[in-house]
Amino acid sequence: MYEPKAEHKFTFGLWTVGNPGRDPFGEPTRSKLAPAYIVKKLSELGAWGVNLHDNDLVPIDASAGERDRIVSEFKEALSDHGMVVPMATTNLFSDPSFKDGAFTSADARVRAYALQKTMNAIDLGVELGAKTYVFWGGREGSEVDASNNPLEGIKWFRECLNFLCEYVKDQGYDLKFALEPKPNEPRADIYLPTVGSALGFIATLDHSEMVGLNPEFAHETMAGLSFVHGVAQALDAGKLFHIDLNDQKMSRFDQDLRFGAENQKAAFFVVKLLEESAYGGPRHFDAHALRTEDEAGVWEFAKGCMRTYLILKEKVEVFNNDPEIKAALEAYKLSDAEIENLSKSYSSASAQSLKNRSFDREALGRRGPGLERLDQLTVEVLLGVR
Ligand code: GLT
Ligand code: MN
Ligand code: MN
Repeated sequence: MYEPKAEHKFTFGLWTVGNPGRDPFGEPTRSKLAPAYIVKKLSELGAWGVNLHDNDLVPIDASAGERDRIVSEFKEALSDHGMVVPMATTNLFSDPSFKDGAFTSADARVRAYALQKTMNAIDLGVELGAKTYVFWGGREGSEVDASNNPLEGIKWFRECLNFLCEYVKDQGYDLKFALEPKPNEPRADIYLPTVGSALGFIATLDHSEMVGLNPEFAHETMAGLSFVHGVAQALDAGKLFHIDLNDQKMSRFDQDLRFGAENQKAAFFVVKLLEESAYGGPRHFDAHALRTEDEAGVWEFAKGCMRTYLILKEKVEVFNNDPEIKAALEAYKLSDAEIENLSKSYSSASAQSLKNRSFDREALGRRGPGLERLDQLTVEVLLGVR
């Protein structure tokens, strides 16, 4: 039961289980794990694939020969263990050259270097089979607005993405871009801080059809927003290209907790939304084990993410098949075919008849929709007593 299989499309970033437990106040608490070893361990646990930044695999200062050797060994590990790389991305945040932004740096040379690095990383991702390319603009923002004109930053960001869309088309790659919003950390204010901001920005790109979202549970939660609603908006716009699942206490530093560790009700509704939608992509866990843990704790963390997802998936079935929940939902959604016919789409006749109609406003206000009961039933499903 709750056994992860390839069909569930569970993935982890190399940087997630590979996180050595460093934080701004403390040194690593675990030793680094080799990418091939991560592939082996994750495949044994039932994951489908791994995702990576260019430098999770190839050191930033590797020679061309070293790069090719590392990549070919990694490909061997993938094929030995039947693992895929569905998503890749660029590290545009660790190197000091990106300290004041990559695509949004006020230094034209840094922007050009960021493009060069990303083109090489796209080549690497495509070579490994990636179909989605993520852009998390961790350094694209500011601490002080005295020098940075946000309008310029946003314009440079757009120019870089337009350039890279053309690059992908020119190479004939089958690759889509997914922007990952985050409100803050490591910058004080990051551009495109939320799902909604990214959606608005995508509409301004030359090839907006190639660009969608990679929303992250923790990032919307840090902003005090509902991740469930953010994912719904991305789905509604046809822009959910990828998803980063983890957990987070509201208004804290970026915790990247094990999926379902903190907000079980929200995690349940995210799983429900994904499972009932047309989203067929990876269920990517972008989280890491607590800094307190040793390697055994890392694999417990990874197992926990997948197991909780599958438990919640089962709870979705329980919820959907519960007769009392069904009845409560039916009662909640009060429909009226005749009046819906009038209000669904505009005609001058329907506008006129709506204007002429009299509504019993007080009766509308008196109706109790039964949400207390519905929510309690949901809680009981999650607590395992239904
Ligand atoms: C980094 C960040 C994540 C992003 C990764 C992709 S890197 O760990 O915190 O949210 O998804 O660049
Ligand atoms: Mn995060
Ligand atoms: Mn993420």
